[in-house]
Amino acid sequence: MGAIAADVRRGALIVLEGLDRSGKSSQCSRLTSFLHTQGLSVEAWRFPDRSTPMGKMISSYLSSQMDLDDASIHLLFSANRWEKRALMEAKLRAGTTLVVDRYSYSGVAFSAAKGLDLDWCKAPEAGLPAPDLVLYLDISAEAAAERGGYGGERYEKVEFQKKVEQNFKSLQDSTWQNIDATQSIDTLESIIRGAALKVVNDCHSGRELSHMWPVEKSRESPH
Ligand code: FDM
Ligand code: MG
Repeated sequence: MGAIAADVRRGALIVLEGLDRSGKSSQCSRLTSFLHTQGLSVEAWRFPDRSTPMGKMISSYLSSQMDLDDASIHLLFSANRWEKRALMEAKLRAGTTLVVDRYSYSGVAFSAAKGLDLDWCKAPEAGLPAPDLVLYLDISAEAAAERGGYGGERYEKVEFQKKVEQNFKSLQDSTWQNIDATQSIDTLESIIRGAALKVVNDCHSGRELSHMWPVEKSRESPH
């Protein structure tokens, strides 16, 4: 074995995706607490990260205080991930598991729902660390809207979320696990715990960190 052991016991990049009101944020905090109780080094992250200067621009766009061209805001969401890339990779390689609320999949699904080309939307994400596991909290746009309404930000409208839902489905790859988000919070939590522990274990056992976009199994066919 080589002397460089930088990737030994690296942390896992676990992403939760889904429509607004699908339960992502609650499950992210429950999962983070659980992994912490297991003695693991773990941090909860979210995108957009509204704490940075770029994130503040995104936040004013989302609250409709500021308008931006569709392509331009798309690139800003992506840049908001790129500005965190070095830190994300450093944490993962140092053994910290990251539980992330939304990532590139939201980036593409929401922008493409405005009519931007899907492949064009994917392009700026290429090269970011790829999630080891994407937990997609699956709920229809209608059912999500019945859960006590939206907060009033841009995109929180049923017709728009329906398009987002279709885009999410077309982005599924081998790292995805679809979870029926209409199950009880506790059932969801236990399914998510199991999936997360498995992937953390895989990463500890040497699963390598890869980069966006993951190669789809269907494209690996020998034909
Ligand atoms: N969103 C989120 C995007 O349009 N692109 C992105 O890259 C990301 C990460 O921002 F409507 C959208 C999705 C959502 C809004 O997200 C704010 P939160 O999770 O509600 O803060
Ligand atoms: Mg929201």
